[in-house]
Amino acid sequence: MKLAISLGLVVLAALVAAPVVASEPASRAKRVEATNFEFTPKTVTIAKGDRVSWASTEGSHTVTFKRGLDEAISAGGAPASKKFRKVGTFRYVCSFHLSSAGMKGKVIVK
Ligand SMILES: [Cu+2]
Repeated sequence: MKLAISLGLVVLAALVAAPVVASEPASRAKRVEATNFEFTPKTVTIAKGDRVSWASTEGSHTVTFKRGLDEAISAGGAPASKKFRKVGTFRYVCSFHLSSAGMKGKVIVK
């Protein structure tokens, strides 16, 4: 009986602690998923100084801005990431699939 109560307390403690841990780092970084053949979400809105990361969950793609970041990402590989220091709308494309599939996205920095 004592053991059952102890286990119950451990489970309860884990349930109470979990949401606190999960909510901390998410606020300053947005994640975009690349699949065949789109970025999801297609448009992300962030605050100045925030970071966006792109990870492929299907196939190989690029995250290509007119200026700055131009990086290839593949399923299972490392994500690309960029910090936005200026306010504005920044469009990017996947250079592999822009002409064939219109694969592109947008970051709005407020
Ligand atoms: Cu692509």
